[in-house]
This record gives sequence, C-alpha cells and structure tokens, in this order.
Amino acid sequence: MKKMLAAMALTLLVACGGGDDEASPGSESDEAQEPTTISFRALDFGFDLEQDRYPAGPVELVMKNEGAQAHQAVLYLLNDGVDFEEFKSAVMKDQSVAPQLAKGQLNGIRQAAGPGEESSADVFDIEAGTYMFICWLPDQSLDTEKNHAELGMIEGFTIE
Ligand SMILES: [Cu+2]
Repeated sequence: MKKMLAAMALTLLVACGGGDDEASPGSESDEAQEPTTISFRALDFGFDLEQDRYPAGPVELVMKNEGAQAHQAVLYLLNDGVDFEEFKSAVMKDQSVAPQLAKGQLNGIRQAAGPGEESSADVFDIEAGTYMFICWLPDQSLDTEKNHAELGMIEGFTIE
C-alpha cells in the first residue's frame, strides 16, 4: 500500500512537473513534508512493525493494541555503537542498563493503551539512528513478577 501511494505521488509529481519552474522537482524542503506514519501492533508480549526502516523527517507513531493487556511504547534512540540485539539482551537481563545504552524519553507512546485500543503520538521530527520501542508495564497475570520488557516487549527499527 505504501509503495503504491509512493508510486502515485511520483506519477503526480512527474505529471505536474512540466511547468516552467525548473526548481520544482526535488525541492521538497521548501514545503511541509508529509509525516511518515510508523504504525505497529502491540501484542502479549512484543511489537510488530510493518517495516524495520523508515526515512528521517516528520513521523507519526500509531500503536494498535491487539494484546489482552495494556501496553505502551517508550521510544529510545540507541547510543552510537550499540546494536539492537546487544541492547535487547542486556535490557532483558537488567533493565537498569537502558539509560546507559540509549537516550530515553523521546516522543514515544507512554500513555498505556488498553486491549483493542489505538494510541498515537504527536507528529515530531526524527533523525537517523537505531531506535527501540519498549513496554515497561508490569505483567498483569498472577504467575510472573516481570514487566513486559523482560518478557520480550522490545523492538527495534532504523531511521535512515
Ligand atoms: Cu506491554
């Protein structure tokens, strides 16, 4: 669907590009850029992103909770040199290392969404890097004392 829209947008650009304004192709920086939607599903326990790479620029986060528990998606930008697998395994073992490996408190979805609910964050500008969504909410079942991150609710994606 995204590809199709991109192709249509390109066709429109080409179709409208025959004017006398030579500067118009590729001068998108003059105009407000349409935000990219990063939409993903929250599950018990994990995130399912439609893509693992998105372009830098304005983005909107949209989370659909398809799990049976409430979920959030706190957004982290990994420090240079930290890769996704390294971060995930370190945080699943000891969540206190997260602030040492990444910058937290970005414009993620910190407000919990209940089962079946959709939650979004305001459009913001995102720069290139490796990012991570984490859900820190406690497991509500009776048999674990873990939080969702410890149960694997950590997922990464790249902004390029
Ligand atoms: Cu969760």
